[in-house]
Amino acid sequence: MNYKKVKLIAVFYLAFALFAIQAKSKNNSPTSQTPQTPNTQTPTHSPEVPTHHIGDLYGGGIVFWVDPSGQHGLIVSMIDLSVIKPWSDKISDLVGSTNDWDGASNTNAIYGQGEKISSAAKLCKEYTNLDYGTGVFSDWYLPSIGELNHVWNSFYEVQKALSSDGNSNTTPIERTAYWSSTETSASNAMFFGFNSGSANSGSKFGSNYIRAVRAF
Ligand SMILES: [Ca+2]
Repeated sequence: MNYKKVKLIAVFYLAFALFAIQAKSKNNSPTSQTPQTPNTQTPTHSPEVPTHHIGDLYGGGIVFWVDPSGQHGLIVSMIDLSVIKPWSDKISDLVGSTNDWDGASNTNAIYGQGEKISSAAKLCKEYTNLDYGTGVFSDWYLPSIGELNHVWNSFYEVQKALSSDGNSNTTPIERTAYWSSTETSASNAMFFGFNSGSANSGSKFGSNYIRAVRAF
């Protein structure tokens, strides 16, 4: 064996040894990881939950208030249920419907008076809306004074929605007084003046406009 051949073999062994050491250190490296199987699962998304906005045509009327979640709120009817109606034909009793915000419980209290022949609350309670394209509902009630105040706060959106829905049978709120279900005494109840943007108290025998609301 000549010197050149010996050198070649030595170089070869040396290269092999270096390669073996390098391969071993790579396998032991703490950063080496078992290849991950690609995640083929479809990412799970929570189902899309619709949110509602003031002015939306929804639930048989117009949304005039929504809670922070956008899932719940209040709807005002597309029409006036009456343009000339007393709060009640019986004014000798204090019904106890004095809640400023809960028109539904006020309405139930008034409706629960067996002797009543006629009342604004009864008119709303027994109302079923026509189908205006967003469903038919029969859970309407006479709004509390606080709820009517919310209608006033959303006056722009409500009036715009009612007058630009392409239906001449659905009418904007008139600039006049509307009865609330909030009672102030045996003989008086609250109404909201959409001509002045203010709440007032008046005789239950007085005739005012009536528009119903419902909650979702
Ligand atoms: Ca209309």
